[in-house]
Amino acid sequence: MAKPPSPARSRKTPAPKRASRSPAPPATNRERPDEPDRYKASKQELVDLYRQMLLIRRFEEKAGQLYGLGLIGGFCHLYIGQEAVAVGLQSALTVGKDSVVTGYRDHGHMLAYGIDPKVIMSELTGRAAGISRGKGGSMHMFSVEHGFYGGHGIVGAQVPIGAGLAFKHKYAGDGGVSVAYFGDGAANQGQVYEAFNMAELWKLPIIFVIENNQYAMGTSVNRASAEDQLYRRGESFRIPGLQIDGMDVLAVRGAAEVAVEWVRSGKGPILLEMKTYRYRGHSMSDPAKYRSREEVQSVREKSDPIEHAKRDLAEAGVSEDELKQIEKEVRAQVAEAADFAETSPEPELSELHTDVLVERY
Ligand SMILES: Cc1ncc(C[n+]2csc(CCOP(=O)(O)OP(=O)(O)O)c2C)c(N)n1
Ligand SMILES: [Mg+2]
Repeated sequence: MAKPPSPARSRKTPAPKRASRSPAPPATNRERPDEPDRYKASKQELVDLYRQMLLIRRFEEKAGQLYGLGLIGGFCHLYIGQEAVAVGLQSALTVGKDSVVTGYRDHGHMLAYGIDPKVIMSELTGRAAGISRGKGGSMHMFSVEHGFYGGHGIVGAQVPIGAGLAFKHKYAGDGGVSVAYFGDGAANQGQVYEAFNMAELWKLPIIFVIENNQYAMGTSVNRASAEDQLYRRGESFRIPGLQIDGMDVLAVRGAAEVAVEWVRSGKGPILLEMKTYRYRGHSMSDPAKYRSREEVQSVREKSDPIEHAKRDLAEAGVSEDELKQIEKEVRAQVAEAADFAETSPEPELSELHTDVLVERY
């Protein structure tokens, strides 16, 4: 039997002769984005960021309850633990000018974009008043009016769509930017890298945001990723990357400032890896046997984004009473959304076949 070549021999094998084409320009003098600082929020800004994160937390808790009661059907992926990412980033965008696209864990991003909790909750319960008329459910929500383009169930599929949205902004010259969120699991999808290539080649105004919540369903990022420092994933496309504490809303906002400035000024895409964590199962039907309760508890105790913001608020002089008042108002807002979503009518039977095809372009 022929012996396979030893590694030493194969290393000595001469490299194949290259065709005589002019070499590509060397990758020198690449400008790098500034290292972001924590955002210096005014007291009011901090209160607003806190309120938005709390709204997402309480909304998602309520969605979990309604799911348990059988009022929400199909899949339902909660954003609990990751609130600082969507809130910090989207607070730096302009609704109606910029575009956002994400995967199936989308309720938080919609709330952070100022979309009415009533229409989101009604979509979850399949009611006609829902944002997709009750026919999309948790994973398929859109609001073109807000520049929110979903809500996608196919892992990674939103990334090329985000590049398309960025192309549209560049083509129209409207000054808008696109933000495409995806997970640590999605970061191993081939189509992500096709989108990276085109985005850098065409200098598209897009912020790629990897929400690294440590798990893709039940697989940890270290088990599934050869390069688990995900902010480096754009390097071979010359896309600069930054790794950010995604449990600190001011760190996220600080990174958003740098990223928005970078892409709006025509420098092409940027990649942000947000280190974050989800407290609940992958979806409502996940028993989460791949990690210990202690692990989850320890993140809750040490790194919770809402508790983090509370400490900042205390430093800024916001009193316990003010925080209690915000909590009360947010709970009332969520209760109102849930009542509305439970009592408003389902779509008419005649709606069964509408909105399937777009008839005119
Ligand atoms: C193309 C494709 N493959 C597999 C799935 C099944 N699936 C749904 S979510 C998921 C894990 C994705 O994890 P990650 O990107 O880290 O996002 P997270 O759920 O943590 O937000 C998988 C494999 C799918 N929906 N689409
Ligand atoms: Mg993940």
